[in-house]
Amino acid sequence: MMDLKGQTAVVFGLANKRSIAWAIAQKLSAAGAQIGICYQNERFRAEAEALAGELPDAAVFECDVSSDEKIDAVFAQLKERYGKLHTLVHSVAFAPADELNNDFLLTSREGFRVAHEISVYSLIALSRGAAPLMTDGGSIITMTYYGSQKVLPRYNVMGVAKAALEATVRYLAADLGRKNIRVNAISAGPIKTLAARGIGGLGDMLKVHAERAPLKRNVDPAEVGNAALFLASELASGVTGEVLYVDCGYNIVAFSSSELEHNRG
Ligand code: NAD
Ligand code: 0WE
Repeated sequence: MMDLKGQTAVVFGLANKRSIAWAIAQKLSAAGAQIGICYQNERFRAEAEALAGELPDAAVFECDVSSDEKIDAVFAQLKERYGKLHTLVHSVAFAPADELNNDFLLTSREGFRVAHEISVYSLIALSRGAAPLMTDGGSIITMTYYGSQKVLPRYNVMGVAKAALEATVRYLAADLGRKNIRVNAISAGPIKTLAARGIGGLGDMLKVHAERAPLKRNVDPAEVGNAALFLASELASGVTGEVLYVDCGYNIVAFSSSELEHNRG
């Protein structure tokens, strides 16, 4: 059932080997899917090409998702190369650094716009590009974070954007269901990637996560890849509009026993 032979999956948001997009691409490839890797710009080309070289018959495509023309161009290339698509992975987010360093109250009009354009609107635009190629039905998967539901320091406008992303998943699922295209999000626990590096206190967050989460550890990117493989496969044929937590159970806990003095020892 996890066999994706004869299927094509395109993955947006691969920056380097630590990218969640790479963990997903590896799992989809291992299940037999042919992989297209889309990278943002020139800066990421060499890395994308090197990683694509590790997968059988993977190809790379450049696409900055802030441009409608570049999105149109990449889907024209994907149509030419593959004819049809089965899975689209959206693993893209960006907010200007100032927005993640200042108080949320100081969120600028431009920072809000950019965060939502790159992190949310792009899912709509990419889905619109992919849907006509998903003639056998399909699976669209995006990446979200718990900061959409609960406040944490510095996630700021990205939390608001992830809330909008999760709502976007539901609206896209409603529109695309009639074409048997499913749309879901994976909410991953914190992982040390390029987008998480340089965030002050990430080390502390990983530590608290491992203490508080029921599984008492951090998330392995390969586990996110496995969840994406499930959502891409027929095993998830009845699942759409959903947010699937891959966070070692962190989101279900209010207090962990180790945090309460009464339960120590
Ligand atoms: P990453 O830096 O490896 O990936 C982010 C990607 O977004 C990069 O490849 C970057 O090139 C791409 N991107 C940014 N602006 C773009 C643009 N204009 N056009 C095209 N691509 C653009 O980091 P990651 O942690 O793998 O992030 C992937 C996704 O996972 C993001 O949506 C992020 O919010 C989400 N996520 C990350 C974590 C975490 O802790 N790392 C947890 C939950 C969810
Ligand atoms: O979604 C994310 C990170 C997204 C992100 C990261 C950056 C860093 C570099 C978006 N835009 C930028 N802009 C930059 O200039 N995560 C879930 C990882 C993450 O980011 C945080 C976190 C966690 C976890 C920011 C603050 C607090 C926690």
